[in-house]
Amino acid sequence: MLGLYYGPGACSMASHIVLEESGEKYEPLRMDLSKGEQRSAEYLKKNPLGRVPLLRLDDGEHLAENTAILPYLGKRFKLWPTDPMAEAKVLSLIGFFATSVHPAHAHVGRPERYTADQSAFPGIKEMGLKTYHGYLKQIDDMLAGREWFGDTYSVLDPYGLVFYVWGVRRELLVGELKNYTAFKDRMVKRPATQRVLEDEKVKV
Ligand SMILES: N[C@@H](CCC(=O)N[C@@H](CS)C(=O)NCC(=O)O)C(=O)O
Repeated sequence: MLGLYYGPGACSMASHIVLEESGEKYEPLRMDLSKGEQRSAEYLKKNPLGRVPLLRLDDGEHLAENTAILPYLGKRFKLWPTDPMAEAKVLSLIGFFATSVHPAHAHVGRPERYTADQSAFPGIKEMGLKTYHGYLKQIDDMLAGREWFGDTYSVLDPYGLVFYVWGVRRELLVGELKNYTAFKDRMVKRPATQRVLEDEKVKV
């Protein structure tokens, strides 16, 4: 059976929703990131990166990083395209989310990762928020005339929802992003999303 180490409201919410969508039995393994459980010796043995999500595979091995976990789950649960070009497009967007959008947000929440100079934190946070907001606007453009990020519902969609949720948390005017907001409304109508939002106590 699969197991998912996740933190409420964290990027692990994407894999959490995918697992709920799958209908397969899995073990939800909740972590309290605010207490630093991700840095405990026991957890670091499983994931030396000290982050969530972490997927425990059927044979007990562990898989880290959204860029690996989401394709793995997508292929297992048929939430992944079979056409090579469509697959390349999904990978392109997963790369954008993981390497541009997510790190922009980390500048807001974790400025200590980017400088040892505490007096520089406000500037890093401010620029991070501006950059993050710019990415949300780009995502809004990508969703114009589309129901989902790909041709059909896929693992990209729960991942895309995470960044909308974080925009709400940072009090950005995400409601002005019409396509992204309509997408969010479609996502929250899905029972699997509702169960995860309820479990993680996430407001969107
Ligand atoms: N590149 C990783 C980033 C994972 C990551 O930063 N996870 C955050 C939650 S969104 C985390 O575990 N934070 C805890 C910490 O940094 O101590 C991925 O995409 O899986």
